[in-house]
Amino acid sequence: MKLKTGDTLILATHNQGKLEEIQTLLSPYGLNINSSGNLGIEEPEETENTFEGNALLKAKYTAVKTGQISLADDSGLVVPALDGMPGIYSARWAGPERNFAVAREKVNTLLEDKPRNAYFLCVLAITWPDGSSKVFEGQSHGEIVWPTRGEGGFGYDSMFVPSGDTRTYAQMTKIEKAQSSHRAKAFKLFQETLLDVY
Ligand code: ITT
Repeated sequence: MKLKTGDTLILATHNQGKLEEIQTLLSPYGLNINSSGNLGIEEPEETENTFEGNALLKAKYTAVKTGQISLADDSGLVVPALDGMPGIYSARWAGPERNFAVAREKVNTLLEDKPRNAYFLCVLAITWPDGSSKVFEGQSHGEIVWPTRGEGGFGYDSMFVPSGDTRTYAQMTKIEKAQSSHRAKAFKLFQETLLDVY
């Protein structure tokens, strides 16, 4: 069940920020990459109540629609002082317009003077056309800061400083973010299990 050079992999995402990060992580492996967004495949409703459940739901949906190996990412910002919110609702807090300025403001306002530790979590799910699947998880722990800093990244990046750094993820290049990010950690497990060169 390894992936090999020339295999087609469909990234089951409509999120441009995620897509670019995953494309960068996959770039050394000679895979033939496309995305559900690019193929005009609509997003399934995320009806599960865990990151893993929603990642599998998206990967399976896209594998059925395309008949190809599909990789999905379900991720979000978990804030313990907010009972784990926004968590699996991280995209939904930005509303149908996907306005992340609103979502970031909401996190900051609800936090008031509560502890600002938080973490990003990413579950990658891969599904083969026969329906078999695997999942990989990564976390990145750090702190919520306000006001936001930086123009790079996406989503909640500009309000999150990973442990051991002073910059938000939005103040880093993609390569720098990948040194500690939840997505890069999940990807490392994915790569060690499914790709031969690492
Ligand atoms: P797809 O389901 O189409 O992949 P989505 O944006 O709906 O896109 P999710 O349901 O997994 O994806 O929502 C995760 C949200 O969490 C995402 O929209 C971001 O706002 C946020 N998020 C995830 N990873 C992030 C990261 O590395 N940096 C900043 N925000 C992140």
